[in-house]
Amino acid sequence: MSEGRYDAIIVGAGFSGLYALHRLRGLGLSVRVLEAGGGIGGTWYWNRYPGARCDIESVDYSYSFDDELQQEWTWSERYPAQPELQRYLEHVADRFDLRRDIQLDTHVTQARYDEVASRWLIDTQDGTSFSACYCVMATGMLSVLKRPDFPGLDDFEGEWFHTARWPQDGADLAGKRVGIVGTGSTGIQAATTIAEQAEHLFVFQRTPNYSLPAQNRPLPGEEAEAIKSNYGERRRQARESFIGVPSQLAEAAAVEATEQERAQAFETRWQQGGLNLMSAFNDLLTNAEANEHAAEFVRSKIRATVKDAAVAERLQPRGYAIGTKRLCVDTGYFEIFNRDNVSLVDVREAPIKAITPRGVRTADTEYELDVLVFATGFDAMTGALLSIDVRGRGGESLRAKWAAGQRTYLGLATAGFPNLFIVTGPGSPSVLSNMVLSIEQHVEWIADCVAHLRAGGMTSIEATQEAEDSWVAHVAQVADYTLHGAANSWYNGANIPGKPRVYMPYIGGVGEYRKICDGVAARGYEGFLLETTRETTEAAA
Ligand code: FAD
Ligand code: N01
Repeated sequence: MSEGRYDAIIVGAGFSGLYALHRLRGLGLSVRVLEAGGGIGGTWYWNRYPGARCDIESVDYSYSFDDELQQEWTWSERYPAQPELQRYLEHVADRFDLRRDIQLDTHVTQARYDEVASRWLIDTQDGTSFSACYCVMATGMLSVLKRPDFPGLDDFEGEWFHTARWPQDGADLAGKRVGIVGTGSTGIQAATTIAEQAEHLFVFQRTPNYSLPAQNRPLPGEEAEAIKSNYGERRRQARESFIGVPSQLAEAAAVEATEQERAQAFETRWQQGGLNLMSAFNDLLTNAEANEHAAEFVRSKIRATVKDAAVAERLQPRGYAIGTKRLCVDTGYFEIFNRDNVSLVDVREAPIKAITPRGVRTADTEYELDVLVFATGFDAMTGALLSIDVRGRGGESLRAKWAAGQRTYLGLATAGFPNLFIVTGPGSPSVLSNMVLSIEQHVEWIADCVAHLRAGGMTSIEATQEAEDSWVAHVAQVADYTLHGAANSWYNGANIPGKPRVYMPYIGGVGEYRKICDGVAARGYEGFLLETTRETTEAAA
């Protein structure tokens, strides 16, 4: 069954796919968005678990491409919850009349490049096919979940949910014995809210996490107005920054500061809330001693919060540098362990052996539960791309090409796969940044590139092998310069058994990265092959 020919197919209708549709349609292209879910919104459509909210401030974690949009939308809180983020994306879809080109409940299974026609052929699970000059993978970096594979799960007599597939109409946890497995960003947010709903909550923790207080609060009208009156400048600062928010990285090094200066700087950033703590000094991610000062500061806060000293001890992260696993941001997480209806279960000490019909059996106890929540994370960054059978020149498989680790040029493209664009792909700042800002930067780069190709009558663009090799080496070199290189995290695939251990995001900072991408384009798409039907030109360095 063929559904039609388009100039561009976009896979995914989250922040990336929606904006890509708007930009490419604005170039006069015929575009179709294919989305597996039953609604738009991506992350914010799927992740409806109790307590889900963003941890980049709403005024920054939002589109900047249209001034009217950013002036007319008013956020209720500093860090809004999932329903508000979802409403925002619905509003964007309506405001820019996006829905007519989005096809929901459409799961892409294969994408093949036809070299003769210079077109992508795209197949879906229901047997329909599409073809397009350009294929934009807006499939998300955290969209393929890590399924729980505990023995006995099928026999569990209660209900169980993965947080990233939370029922659309919610789950009633009142009066129930609930167990949650996982204490990453999701588990920490969910546990904090579930503690208020459940009769009893068991938190199954394998690795304690560093978590910082959001200091969330309503966003008063006058504060929102003040931000809007100077929005352009705020966005400019964010674009030039390291992680894509206007906060400034301090110029001082923690190792050169006195104990008192360090304590004061950490306390100030702690009170500011969110991820600010890591900007208190300029060496926290590059110097182990400096990092330990920040880590110990957070541990001291946990000790001061949790009344039971033995529980506080188990909650304190040790053995890895703060910030090298994704930092968590919470609203009263450590406080829940002072409640009578919350128990911490250390599954590093006594691992989960099986799920039984009645609950969870660890090495030393069986916990009886009515509901089990898995906050076990994602096959991050490569999971969604590799769940599609992508075939480039000569039928080359992306899965085979990336078997030993992902390889991209700028995180935007990969050699051998012409006219395939990846939004916030591995090799770009992506998950290390305010992702909406990084998404806008990528989508705008892609749209400008497509406009350039069409203006020049060129049929395809493809990263060269040399450019890709040198970018892959650069991404690894920058990671090795930081403490990230040595850590185990989903950033380097350590959470998925058998996944190659390669550090995936680019940690050079969004400001520097933007300059690199802009330079590549300004030099005629340096490192790419641009092809017309008659000739092939390699963009000169
Ligand atoms: P997604 O929102 O993941 O959308 C991808 C879409 O592609 C999905 O709808 C998916 O169904 C679809 N798709 C995938 N494969 C296929 C296929 N084969 N066929 C058809 N459709 C497919 N980032 C931040 O910067 N700040 C935050 O505070 C923040 N909070 C987060 C909270 C949670 C709970 C999670 C999980 C992530 C968070 N992130 C945050 C990261 C977040 O993923 C991004 O900010 C952003 O929403 C990603 O948008 P996207 O469109 O690129 O991907
Ligand atoms: O997933 P994770 P997440 N037995 O991989 C545990 C974004 N996000 O969904 O560390 C026992 O971080 C695992 O334990 P361990 C953000 O980028 C943002 O929480 O492997 N435990 C870990 O504790 C984030 O980083 C927000 O020992 C098992 C947890 O499950 C990313 O999404 C909110 C286990 C998984 O943590 C992913 O976060 C939510 C097992 N077999 C998400 N398997 C914001 O607020 C796994 N675990 C911005």
